[in-house]
Amino acid sequence: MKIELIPLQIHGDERGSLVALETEKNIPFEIRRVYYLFDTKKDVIRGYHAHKALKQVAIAVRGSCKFTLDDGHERVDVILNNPAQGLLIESFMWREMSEFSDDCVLMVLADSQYDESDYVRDYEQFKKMAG
Ligand code: T46
Repeated sequence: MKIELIPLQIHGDERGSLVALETEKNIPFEIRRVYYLFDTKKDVIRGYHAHKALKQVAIAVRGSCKFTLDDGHERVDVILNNPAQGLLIESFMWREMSEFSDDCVLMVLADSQYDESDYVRDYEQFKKMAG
């Protein structure tokens, strides 16, 4: 399975660092929604679903966490711990997020608004749909 990590340019100077996220420039879709996860409790695993159509980019803007991506054939773990790196999550990828550091802020950019009907929450159904 191909994992795409998008390098995000840091504009840094003596004052600190800044990263800009722009539709079609470094984010490969039109950004329609942004949300972020924080204060995630130790030993919690989030996700456990896939999306039928949604594409997203996840960035650990602070701290670290583990993303497990599963295309129905293979599972790959990716550690996100760099605010200058975005993980592209294509549609039809099962995802689980775990091992959140206490300070983790995980920001996610999405190509559409929240829609519960886009979620596949049953792993067996996901495997069937993924072929
Ligand atoms: C994903 C991973 C990476 C909303 O009301 N609006 C939203 O935009 C989102 C994302 C969630 N919610 C509500 C729905 C639930 O009542 O927030 C609550 C927690 O959502 P959920 O249990 O889906 O959270 P995660 O961390 O399991 O999954 C989230 C995203 O939902 C999902 O699309 O890919 O983060």
